[in-house]
Amino acid sequence: MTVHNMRHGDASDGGADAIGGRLSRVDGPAKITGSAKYAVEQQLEGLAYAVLVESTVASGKVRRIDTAEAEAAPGVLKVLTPDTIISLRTASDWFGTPPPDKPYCPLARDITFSGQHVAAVVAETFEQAVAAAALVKVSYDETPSIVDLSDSKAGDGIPIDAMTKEWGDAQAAFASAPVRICAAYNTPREYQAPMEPHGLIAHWEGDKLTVWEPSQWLDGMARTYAEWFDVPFENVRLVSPYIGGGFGSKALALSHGAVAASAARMLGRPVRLVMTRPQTFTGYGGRAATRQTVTIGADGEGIIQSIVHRGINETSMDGMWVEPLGSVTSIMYATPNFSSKQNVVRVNSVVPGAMRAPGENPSAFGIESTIDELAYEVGIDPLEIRLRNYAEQDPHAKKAWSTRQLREAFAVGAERFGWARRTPEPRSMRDGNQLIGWGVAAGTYPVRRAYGEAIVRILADGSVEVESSSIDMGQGTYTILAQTAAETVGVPADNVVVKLGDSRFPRAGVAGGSRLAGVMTGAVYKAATSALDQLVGLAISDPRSPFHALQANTLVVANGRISSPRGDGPDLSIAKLLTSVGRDHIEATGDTMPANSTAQDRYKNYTTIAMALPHTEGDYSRHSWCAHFIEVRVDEDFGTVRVSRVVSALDSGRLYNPKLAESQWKGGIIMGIGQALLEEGIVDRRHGRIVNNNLADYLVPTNADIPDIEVISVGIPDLHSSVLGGKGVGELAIVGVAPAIANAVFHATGKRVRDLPITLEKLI
Ligand code: MCN
Ligand code: MOS
Repeated sequence: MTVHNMRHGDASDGGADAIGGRLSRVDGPAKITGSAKYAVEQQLEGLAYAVLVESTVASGKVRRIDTAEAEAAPGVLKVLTPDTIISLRTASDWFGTPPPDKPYCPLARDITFSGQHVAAVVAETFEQAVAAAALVKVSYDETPSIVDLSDSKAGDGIPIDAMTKEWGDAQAAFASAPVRICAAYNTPREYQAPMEPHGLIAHWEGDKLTVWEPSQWLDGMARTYAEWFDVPFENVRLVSPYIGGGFGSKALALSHGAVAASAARMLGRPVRLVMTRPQTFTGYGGRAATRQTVTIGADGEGIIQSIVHRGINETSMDGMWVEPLGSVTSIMYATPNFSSKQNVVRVNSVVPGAMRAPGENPSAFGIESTIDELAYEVGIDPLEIRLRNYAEQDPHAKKAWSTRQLREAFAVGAERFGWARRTPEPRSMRDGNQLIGWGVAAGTYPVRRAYGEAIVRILADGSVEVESSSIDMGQGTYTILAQTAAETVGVPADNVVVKLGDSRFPRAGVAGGSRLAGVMTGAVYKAATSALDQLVGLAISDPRSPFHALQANTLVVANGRISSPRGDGPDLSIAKLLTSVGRDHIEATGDTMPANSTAQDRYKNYTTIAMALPHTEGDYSRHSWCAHFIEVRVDEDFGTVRVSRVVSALDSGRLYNPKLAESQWKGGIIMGIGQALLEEGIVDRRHGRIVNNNLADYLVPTNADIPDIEVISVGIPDLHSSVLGGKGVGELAIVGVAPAIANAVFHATGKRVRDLPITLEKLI
């Protein structure tokens, strides 16, 4: 097999500034020196502080809220309860489903989970609000709750027919298959745990609302606030220039935001509300706990005949979250017969939410573990069995892949890792009392093509300004948009200022589903191209231009200077040219919308998630792909697992900035190591509370847990996926890490752990 494009993405001519160059994060210095102002760091005149009071039971009704003592406490401005807070209207969901015309109260009387907001205290200072919140006395009529999926009252749940995927006759093919594997896999509740907790400052001026809030989706959140308060969409401004991580948790306006904005409206003062770290475990949903059974029927050569998959995820009592568990199962391997179905089970929890690669992540844990089990059953190398069952086209959509460099990923990864030196038997590799295991697993994430707009301005001093209401939560948007504008216009990246995170800028859809980079580089490329066309057009045709006499067809802009491609005639800075033609700037917009989109289309496309084009639209099925090769060392006596080596080869198409993409991939792999070995929300069965609701008890990896990670790009430009040929990066790399580790643990120990996390008591 030939391996090519291993280093695709190096900008051969434009250096670090060009698209594909390794430019360091342009927002890095501001973040490191502390000059980057986060949402709740805004200093506003008259700022008041709100603190939430949360339910201590998982199910029942609030009998009484005694606020007398809190109201009398020093500095208290208002105690909000369901009886005293202003009434709001129900907002659309994130698919834009028209909301029922009924009131919405962000403080609950009917309790459906522990940690639900039942009251809030607003005071002159934060300390006064904290002290007074402790004085609010809430009594409940508690009713029995279903704390999690293992509760005997939980049942089989509600079938989600839209998730069913079937072809052939999977049951019959399984029954007659010579080799049959059937196993059940569980993943626990997991939490995004961004460094910056959720919070906001809400400020009303008349019926105009400004919200400083970390946000993955300014336009979607602005719509929700506008609908809650029944004001025009244009009246709400969301500001979010810097975000300390989101991982899916900051895409929606949440009930604490409604509380703060209501308080601000009622008091006529700006109000700041910040969640405590424990509140971040129940104020919004993390990844839902899941259960899957995967059965594979195969022949003696390991060729798959049938896959039958059943999945369950938890959702809340009154909200719906579907974690698409069949998403990887249905596309990773070729199979003539397939069946996948999914149910959701209602439990007394906050509604779960999006967390890095929702669906694909737990889905891959199921199928990528099962195929490993099959490999041992038939005695075939786990890498070889994946190649034997390689899907040459999308088995579900029955369409060609736009690009799928997964074979290349397996080959390059195996080579760098040294897979050929692996001895197949479990427990056959050791170093003293450490059992060594090598595991492999693949991952994938769909390409979501959506919408975004940008303005590109060439200013009088020759610098370039980019504006968009998209965001950067650490993934690198500022930097890749600076590179896109720099290369397209022809100026150094230093001369580009990118402004993001303000809903007054041209609109953008959600920074979720690993779509933003493809969308926004496309919009900026288009805007910058038309700004450049205007600049060159002026230089050629304006009688005042020094180039006018040349009668040229075109001119070249590079490194901030404009000249004739033939080398004759003048060579001017952009600034000089603009002065000579009497212009103080040139401005153009660009977007990724279909031509002839109406204003209504635009509103819908930027404020609803469902408007992304399906990844199987047209003739192709579009996905990113990856292969992880992981070494673990398991202490034979203590059962402790250490990940000692990771080599991953990934296909995200063309990379806009390999330095940042590599960092994204490593971040995803680190999160996958946490998921495999450490992360688990533990529920107190008495009142349904999350016991380990802080970063001391909810374990995430530290530096000491993370070995050297080698990531290798095997992508090639994919113009079916985006304007500039990139596919998604942000979510891809977490997918497949946990099964690669579980497979490595099996190779090391001979024990198959099907419940995450793989903690030592499961191994000894
Ligand atoms: N990139 C690239 N080449 C490509 C695609 C992307 O170089 N072909 C790089 C760019 O630096 C780009 C980044 O990868 O900014 C992510 O691009 P993309 O995959 O399009 O993802 P989004 O910009 O839509 O970011 C969201 C994605 C998601 S959905 C989660 S969850 C996640 C993630 O990004 N949360 C993150 N990465 C995160 N990184 C940080 N630091 N913090 C989070 O909360
Ligand atoms: Mo990412 S979980 O889609 O924000």
